[in-house]
Amino acid sequence: MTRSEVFAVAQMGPVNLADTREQVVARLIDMMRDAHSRGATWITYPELALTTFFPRYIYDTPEEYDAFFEEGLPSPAMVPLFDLARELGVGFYLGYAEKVHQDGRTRRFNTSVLVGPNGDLLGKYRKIHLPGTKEPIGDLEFEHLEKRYFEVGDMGFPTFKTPSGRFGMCICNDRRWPETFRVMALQGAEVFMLGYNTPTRNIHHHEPAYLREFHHRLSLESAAYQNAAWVMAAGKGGSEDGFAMIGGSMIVAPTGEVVARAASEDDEVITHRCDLDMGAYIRRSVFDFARHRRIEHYGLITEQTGIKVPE
Ligand code: ING
Repeated sequence: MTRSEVFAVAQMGPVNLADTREQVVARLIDMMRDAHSRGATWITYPELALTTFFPRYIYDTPEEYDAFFEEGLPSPAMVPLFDLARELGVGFYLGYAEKVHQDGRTRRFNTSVLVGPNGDLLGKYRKIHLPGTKEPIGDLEFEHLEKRYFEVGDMGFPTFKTPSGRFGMCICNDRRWPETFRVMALQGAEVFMLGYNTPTRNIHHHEPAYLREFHHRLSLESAAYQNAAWVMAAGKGGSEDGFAMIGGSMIVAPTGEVVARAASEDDEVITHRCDLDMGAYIRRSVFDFARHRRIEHYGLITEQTGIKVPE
C-alpha cells in the first residue's frame, strides 16, 4: 500500500501595497477551500504571502516597515487560516515577515510556518540565504533589501515529523543553494515545501527574463532529483504595483520531473496525487547517501565561505 496524498500549491497573483491583510487572507482561504475540494491534505503558500514584496522598497526606520511584519503565531491576521485548516483537515506552509522579541531584543526574520492538518503548529523556519544588499544600490527602478529588513535565520534547516512523513521547509533564494536541500535530505526529508517572490528582472546585471524561470525550474528539478524528494514551490507572480514577479509555481517529483505547474501569474491552485514512496528506490540506489557519499573529501564546503584559489 503506497503512501499517496494530494498536495496543493497555491500560487498567488500580485499583492499590492494597498491590499489589506484581510483581503489577502480571504484569497488564501479561497485557495485552501479549492484545494480541499480537490482532495488536498496539504497546501503550500508563497514567501511573504501576506504582503507585497516590500524589500523592493527603501525604508529607513522600523516605524516605516514594521507594518509588513506579523507578531505572534498565529498572528491576528493568520487566525482564520489556522481555523480553516483545522476545520477542513488541510495542513499548510505559509511564508510571512516575522517580528519577535527574542534574546532581550526585537528581531525580524523572513519566516515560514508549518501547520498540520489538525491545525497544530509543527514548526518554523527562518530564511538563511538572504539575497541582495543591506544598503540601497540607488539609481534602480527597485531594490532588493532583504539583508536590510531581516536577520539571517537562526534555526538551521530543520525538518518536521508530520502525519504524512518528514517535511522540510526553505524560502526562495534558499532553493538556489544545494546545501539547503542536502542538509534536510540528510535528516530524511521526503517533501520540501518552499515559497518564493522572484522578480522577472535582475537588478545586479542584465539577464534575459526567460533565464529567471529557467534557473528557478533548474534549482527545483535538481533539488528534487539529487535528494529524492518531492518539491512544492509556490510563487507570488504578476505585477505588484508595477513590479513584475515570475509565476511558475510547480510540483516536482523525486525523479526531477515537473508533474504540475501553474499556467498563469494569478491566484492559481495546482494539485497532484503524490506517491510519497516514489523516492525510496532512488535513496536505495543512485543517491544512497550512506553507501556513496565521501564526506572526507567535502571539507571545503563547510570550512570555507568564498573562493580561495590555491597557490
Ligand atoms: N528572490 C529572488 C530569488 O532568489 C534572486 C532573488 C533572484 C536572487 C534571482 C538571485 C537571482 O528567487 C528572493 N526573495 O529571494
